[in-house]
Amino acid sequence: MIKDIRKQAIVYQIYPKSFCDSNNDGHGDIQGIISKLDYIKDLGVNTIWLSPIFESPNFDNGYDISDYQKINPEYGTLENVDQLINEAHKRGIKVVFDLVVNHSSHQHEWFKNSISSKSSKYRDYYIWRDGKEGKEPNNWGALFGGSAWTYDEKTNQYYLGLFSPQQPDLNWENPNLRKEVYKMMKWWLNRGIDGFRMDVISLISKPQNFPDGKLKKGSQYAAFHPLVSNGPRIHEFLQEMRNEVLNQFDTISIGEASAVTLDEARKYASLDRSELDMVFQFEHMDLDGGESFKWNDRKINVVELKQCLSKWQTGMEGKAWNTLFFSNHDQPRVVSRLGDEGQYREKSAKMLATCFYLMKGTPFIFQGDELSMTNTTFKNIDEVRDLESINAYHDFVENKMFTSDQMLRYISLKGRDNARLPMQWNDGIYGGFSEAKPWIKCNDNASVINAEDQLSRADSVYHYFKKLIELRQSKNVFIDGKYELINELDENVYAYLRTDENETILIVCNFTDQKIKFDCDFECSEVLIRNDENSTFINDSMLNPYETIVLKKSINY
Ligand code: TEU
Ligand code: CA
Repeated sequence: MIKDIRKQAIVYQIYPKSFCDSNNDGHGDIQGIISKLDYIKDLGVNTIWLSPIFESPNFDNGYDISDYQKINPEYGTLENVDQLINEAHKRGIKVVFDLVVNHSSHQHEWFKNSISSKSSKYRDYYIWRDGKEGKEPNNWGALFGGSAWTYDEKTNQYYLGLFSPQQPDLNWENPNLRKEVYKMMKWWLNRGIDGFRMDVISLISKPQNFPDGKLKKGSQYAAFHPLVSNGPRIHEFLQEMRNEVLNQFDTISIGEASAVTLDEARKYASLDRSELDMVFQFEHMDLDGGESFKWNDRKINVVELKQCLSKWQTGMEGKAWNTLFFSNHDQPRVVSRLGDEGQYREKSAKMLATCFYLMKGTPFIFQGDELSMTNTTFKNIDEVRDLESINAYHDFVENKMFTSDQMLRYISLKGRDNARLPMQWNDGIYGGFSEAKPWIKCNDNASVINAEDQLSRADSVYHYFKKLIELRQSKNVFIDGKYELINELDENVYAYLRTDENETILIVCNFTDQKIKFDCDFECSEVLIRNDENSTFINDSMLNPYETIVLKKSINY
């Protein structure tokens, strides 16, 4: 039987720029990662995914690549990468790289060539269109502000950049481009990496009529997502990639698929592995969004969260494979978003991990979540590094939609830089991340929340994560068992069952800072894990604030 890699994988996401700085220049680097492999291994994960470390002018922190086969010197060298692969493999850890091929950097040689003339061999590697009546070819807005089209005076055409003008979209209609991408992927796999996390892969096939979209409220631009996601040739392209590349190696492939529907996800991540192994869907991440995109102070409603995640759990059952994540380098910290940053920080972090990681799918841990790292407060826009937040700040403040104080508050609640603050290793200067001033500020709470402290305390979040991972890997029911939500409309408690032919497990999570009564018909034979030594739940159905408890059902013969 072929071992299904998806079922065993536990992935730890590293944001290299903020993980560990080995040479004290303020930027994280590959040697820094190597120095922490034992820490990662000890947590119990078996796969690491690195956000991009390739050559890049860094308009979007490496998600704008100017050479796919060169390493950004900030991170080190190709030799360092070989060493990283080697050291990781020695420890039984697989290495997954980020593949950013919906777009490149505008400084990629292909683009420089493409923009140079209409007859360039590389013209068609990108998406060029004539203007319409002296205006952009259509009304799509770029995700990071402005139009998605940029005018080039010399050749009198517009090119498409769905994210920003510094990230021109590659033209997947062109078979030569696709071949180049596959060649590059094989080059990395031959070098020893184990797979790819594919950036916005659901956007690579554009509808060739480039239709206008519905204008966003208060904007001259339309959102492109509904028109471009899961485009006409997407499944053809991914099947081609599967045959040409992924099947030639023992790989793991994870697609980032914003705006994916359940129907589409079943194709992308089908159990027959004809396309990708799994996809990130973002429905649960968008639950606190609104008309002004993410810029608001809405909290996620627990009933909506349950309904959303359960839809994906049951909808994928027997057909396709899920990912389990609630944070990454584009999201605020999960404990700040859904838990409690104050009194119950550690307890709520344990509860959230239990809730998400015991569902069906592959768990993804974002660096620092195992320490319950939190959001920060950005007091001034100068402290912000993220292109998205900076552009949004100026747009919304200039358009008088929000005051600058309001925008700073929203950026502190939802901005991507929250996840990108330096990893907190100890209570020393800059949280032990570096001895030099880091590229982005450190969280003030590094003296309290750090790995050294967490490792030293048996009751820490870190040690709880470790136990949780061990538990998950020790029972087939967590891997193959069915998921069933119970008490759907309870506004405080998220509880669900996992069941296989041998056993039934109940997972109960109190999402509030209150004592809550939670009645359910379940005769328990064993407590598998809990975050509260004083729990009385088994006797009186009472849950303490942010309590989580995982129970095995007794079997009556
Ligand atoms: O993100 C794609 C994406 O659409 C969202 O995650 C989006 O960037 C975010 O929600 C906006 O708040 C990927 C990468 O993860 C992200 O870091 C890059 O900026 C983006 O693609 C462009 O490459
Ligand atoms: Ca460095």
